[in-house]
Amino acid sequence: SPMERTLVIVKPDAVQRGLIGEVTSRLERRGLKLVGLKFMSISQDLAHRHYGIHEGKPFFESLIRYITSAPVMAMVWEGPNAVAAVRQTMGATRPTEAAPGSLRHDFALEVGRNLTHASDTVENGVKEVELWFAPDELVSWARAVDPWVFEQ
Ligand code: IDP
Ligand code: MG
Repeated sequence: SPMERTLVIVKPDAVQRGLIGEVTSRLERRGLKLVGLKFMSISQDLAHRHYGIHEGKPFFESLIRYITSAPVMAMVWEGPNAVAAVRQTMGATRPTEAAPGSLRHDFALEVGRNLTHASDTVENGVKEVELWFAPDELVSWARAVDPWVFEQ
């Protein structure tokens, strides 16, 4: 399967609730490879650029307030089908529609406090990684276990 990269944001609610480890642990356990990581406060500009697609929607202003309300952990994860795999691990946008066992099912109740962001397409994964990380903040590395997780 094609190697992909996807942007994951541990949103302010998940950071406040001490769930950075839980999110990271689930992605590591899945076999995905971490290639970028930073703990940061988001500027209004970055928030608006990241969520530009939702501008004009009724929840846009509250979404910007939510994502800029406290620090986040931004991460880039790599692997075959990484985009779909990570979306599945997070679960559906609305926690009450998220599959049992997914992060949003297991830890969230409300769409406006749904813990994480993950890129929704391969194309958006590329764009979002570019928006959030400078090239020298990404680490390409050979992991000893790669051949036992990645078929190619
Ligand atoms: P996603 O995060 O699963 O990709 P999107 O539809 O892209 O979901 O929406 C981006 C974020 O905006 C969601 O994760 C959620 O935090 C927030 N959001 C989406 N829909 C609503 C809503 O109807 N009310 C409040 N917040 C929403
Ligand atoms: Mg989205």
